[in-house]
Amino acid sequence: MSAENRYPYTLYKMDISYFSGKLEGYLRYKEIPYKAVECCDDLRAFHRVGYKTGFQKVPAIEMADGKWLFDTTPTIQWLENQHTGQSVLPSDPGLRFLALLIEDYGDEWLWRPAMWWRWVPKSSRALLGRRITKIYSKRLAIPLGFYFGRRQLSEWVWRDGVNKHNSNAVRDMLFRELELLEPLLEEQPFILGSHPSIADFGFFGSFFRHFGNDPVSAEVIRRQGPNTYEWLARLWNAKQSRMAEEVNWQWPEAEHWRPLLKRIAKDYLPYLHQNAVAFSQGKKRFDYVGHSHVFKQTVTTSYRVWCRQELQRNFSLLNKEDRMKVETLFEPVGGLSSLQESGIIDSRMSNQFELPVDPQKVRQKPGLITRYYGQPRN
Ligand SMILES: N[C@@H](CCC(=O)N[C@@H](CS)C(=O)NCC(=O)O)C(=O)O
Repeated sequence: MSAENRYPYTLYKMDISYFSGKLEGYLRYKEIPYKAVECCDDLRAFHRVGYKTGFQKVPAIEMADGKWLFDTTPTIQWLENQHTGQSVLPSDPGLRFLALLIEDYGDEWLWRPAMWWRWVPKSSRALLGRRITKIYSKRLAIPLGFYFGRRQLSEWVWRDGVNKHNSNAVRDMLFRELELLEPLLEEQPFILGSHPSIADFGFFGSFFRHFGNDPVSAEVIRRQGPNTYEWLARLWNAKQSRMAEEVNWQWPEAEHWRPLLKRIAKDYLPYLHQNAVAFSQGKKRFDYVGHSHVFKQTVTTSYRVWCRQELQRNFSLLNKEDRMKVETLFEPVGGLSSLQESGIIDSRMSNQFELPVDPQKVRQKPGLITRYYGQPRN
């Protein structure tokens, strides 16, 4: 039997990457067999991802038929349709929407504090910079790592709306999440109840491969978030075949959910809205003003315009009753109006995320600068 037949999926990933952790956690839970390629040790493999999918980002999956999956959000949805068993999408439509909303919040809003904890503390920057630059040269990992760490710090923190006035507030975004996760995970094994859902995997990116891994934040979690630390191992080792058949999902209405719902209503959804407006005006940067934070001259991302469109699309699929249930949940914390403000703003990216991707039809291949300097965010 050839390797391709034994492994219908080849996962291109990095062991320190936010989104690789999210997808690998999902594959392990669903017991979907895959062969892993560690791109941190293999520059050619990393370039192959860019060449085949058009986006030089991990994770990505090469399938036995030569087609590719990339971007964790549509990838997991595509895999959910192929691999039955315990679904990570709750069957109740309202809860399913909430799970997808929490996934998106985890993916995108927690990226900024994850960047802060990885690149601001010097010891973390030195270690992670060195780990990543091994991809270019093992011999020069120390000087290249130093340069790379500085570059990440500038690109992802100081040049993305963080400054000396709000730096501590960005650092403390981690503590705000622990205020929810600690009481929640004391009571139940997973974020929405008895089984892992897409909301768990949304939180897993930042928590498993960044907060729970990077030297400074990992110690913070061990001390201040023991239930969260335990959940990281629980989710990494969860197997659907070992779970009870009966699923017990919890509607997120307990008191400890309130601050998170409020952050979604008053910080994250207004951020997605302001980012989309800036995109429609052709601005490369904009001043974000939300309830808890101000990020001056933060980078406009087309990808997050697409995220917002997806949330709007998923919300529009709900019937009146389910919509009401979701709206009622958010009403006391500011409502969901930011999700609809200014209507649908088109990212013009939707067709790029139609999976699976046929590499022969991918037109934009990453150029030399992208290959060696990095891909604009998505
Ligand atoms: N939205 C994408 C994001 C993927 C992503 O940002 N991957 C990062 C690692 S976590 C990456 O490959 N970065 C490489 C670079 O920026 O050059 C997903 O969900 O998969």
